[in-house]
Amino acid sequence: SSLHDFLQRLPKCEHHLHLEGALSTKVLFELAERNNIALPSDDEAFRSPEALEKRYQRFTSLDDFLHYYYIGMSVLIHASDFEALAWDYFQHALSDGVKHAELFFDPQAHTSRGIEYSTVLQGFQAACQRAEKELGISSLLITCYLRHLPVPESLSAFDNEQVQESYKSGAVTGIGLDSSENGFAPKMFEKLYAKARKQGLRLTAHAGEEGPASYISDSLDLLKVSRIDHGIQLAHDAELVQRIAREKTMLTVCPVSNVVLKCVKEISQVPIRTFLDAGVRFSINSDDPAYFGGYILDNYCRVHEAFDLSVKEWESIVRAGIEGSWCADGRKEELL
Ligand code: ES4
Ligand code: ZN
Repeated sequence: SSLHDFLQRLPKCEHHLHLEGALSTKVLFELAERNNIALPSDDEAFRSPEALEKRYQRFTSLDDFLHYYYIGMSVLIHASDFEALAWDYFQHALSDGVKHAELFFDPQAHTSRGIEYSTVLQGFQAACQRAEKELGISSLLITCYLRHLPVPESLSAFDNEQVQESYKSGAVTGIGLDSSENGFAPKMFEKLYAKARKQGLRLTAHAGEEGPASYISDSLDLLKVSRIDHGIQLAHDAELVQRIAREKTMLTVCPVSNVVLKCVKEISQVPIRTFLDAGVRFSINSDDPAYFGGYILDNYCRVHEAFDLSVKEWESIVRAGIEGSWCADGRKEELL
């Protein structure tokens, strides 16, 4: 329809995409075979790509998803595996009308399996450079730290020589915080964020996905992040809604993810209307598209179906996304 075309053509920025979450079941099985990685034999979901796809349709929570997510990425071994994964994402990004992408990855999930950080980064960077040249899509990389692991491990991962080199060279722009949320409060990561801030890195954190609104305010106050990933629980705290609107903090909202992981019952319960009415800035993103069954344009379409937004509202959402991006001002002007 013309509306689908309109949404497709909007110059979209993606700010919340886990590269490991772009691993399709097809590629997962191919790489498992090629790299000789044994998949769990005691879980029927791993009998075939089709069976696994079906299992993905009945996640019960964030942690239920994360269980499959960490097994899935165990098939990624060589730089070429990481490059192919990111390249596959960029193909979808191109057809969905993405112009600029800020991409998360989880260094600790690879180094803990004996994969060097430089291998991961090399593969992702190769895909990003090719996407810029061949597809005209600009991108940035963001290292996320895993909140379910002991805090000292995040600090030593941050201090890793290869990781530090990637920050200093500008290969990686910022840090995020992801994985299981409840019980892993922002406060635990104050020291990590203070170090990153001192180095001039951009800062974001997952907060208020499953966890309470206080994790959002604590991420702002204690970690001093400039944006919030998810943030949907914000809607339960009217005062915090006003603050986020006033301070122009951008939320990177992932509507399909929120439904699939049972954070909300349906798309209409994602507080899009609350955010629009209060002047809260947000972008719409795909999170882990291969696991949740939808890339960014699916998220835009589902939001449109649920909220029947006007052309003006869509244009203001897209503009906020460009303005909230971490790319150079010159790139933002090209996109506006
Ligand atoms: C994630 Cl949806 C989500 N939440 C928290 N951590 C994550 N890592 C990958 N996807
Ligand atoms: Zn996420």
